[in-house]
Amino acid sequence: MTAFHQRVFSGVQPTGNLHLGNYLGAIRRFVDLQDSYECIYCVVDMHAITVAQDPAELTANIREVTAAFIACGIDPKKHIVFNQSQVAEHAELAWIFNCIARIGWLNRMTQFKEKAGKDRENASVGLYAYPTLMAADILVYRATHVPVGEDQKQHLELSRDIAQKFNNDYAASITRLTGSDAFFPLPEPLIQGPAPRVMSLRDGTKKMSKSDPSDYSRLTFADDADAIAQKVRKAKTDPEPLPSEAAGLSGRPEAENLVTIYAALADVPRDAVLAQFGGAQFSSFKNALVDVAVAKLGPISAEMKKLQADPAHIDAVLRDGSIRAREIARPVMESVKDIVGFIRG
Ligand code: AQP
Repeated sequence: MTAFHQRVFSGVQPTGNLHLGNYLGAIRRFVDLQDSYECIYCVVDMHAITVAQDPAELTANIREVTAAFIACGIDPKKHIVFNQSQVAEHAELAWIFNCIARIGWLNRMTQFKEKAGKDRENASVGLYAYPTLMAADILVYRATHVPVGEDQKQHLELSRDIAQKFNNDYAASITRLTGSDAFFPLPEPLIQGPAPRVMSLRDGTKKMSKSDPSDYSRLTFADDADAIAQKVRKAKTDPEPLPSEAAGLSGRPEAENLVTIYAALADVPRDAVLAQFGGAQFSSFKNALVDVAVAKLGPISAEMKKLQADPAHIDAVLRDGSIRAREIARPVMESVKDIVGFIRG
């Protein structure tokens, strides 16, 4: 079996309202993985335009996500930070994967169903093909590990199916040209972590999301201490006091969500939170949650503001990252063309 160089790839869409779910489910994991892997972190701007975007806002949002990466602790010198559209190989490989993936596979994707809603006929072709571009994002670097929130699990499985089918369909060509039995690794999702699925503050059964019409459903990096306090105090709860053991959270999605958020932000096990606050009313627990959220998110927001005040610096980081990303992507794409049988100049 072919051994692949261990490499992490992941991305975040620059679609505004970067929130606590993006931080706890993804970006904080990105930071932790830097010590053990070579990491490539991408602002996936081509994914963003699968739904309509205002061009000036898109530009600002690309810089916002880049600033968040850096402010959270990603080191763009040791690792790679860039925006997807600067590396054309993503789109090139995505086309090949459009010809590998089956329509039946894409029809099963729940994110498309949710985002297209009832007006499916009017959704963009890009929104439908989103997962094949995501597979290309990962595999153009032959990345082996992909940290994502739980909502992306199905897309990751599709990426594995695409890698496997490419390896099978072109097995003879791969062996002839590379001497190996597989060209693409089957990328492993890394979904562990204290909060792989952060839920809306207004409804504990819905995930916290950028596109929720209520700003009270999420904590964002743009929130100051007052906004955080207001949103946490308004967060939906139930009339019971907090339980002292995890079993007592079952059937109480809002309580479970707030406890999970607290534990993740304070970096303590959930059981320790329940041992501390068991029997307490939500009002006092919410005060403690505001304190920990402000302490954690405040310095990140401040650093993001500083970085965003110098867009030329952010653009230079992205340019440098794109050049280095391209150095990895180009030879992979050239091999793919050879494997498929294209003639290269
Ligand atoms: N609620 C969440 N809990 C944990 N992780 C989450 N992620 C998103 N929401 C949560 C993770 O954040 C990473 C970047 O997400 P994205 O920007 O690429 O796409 P998304 O999942 O579409 O983000 P949203 O906020 O949910 O946007 P909308 O409202 O458009 O659907 C991913 O790793 C994702 O898992």
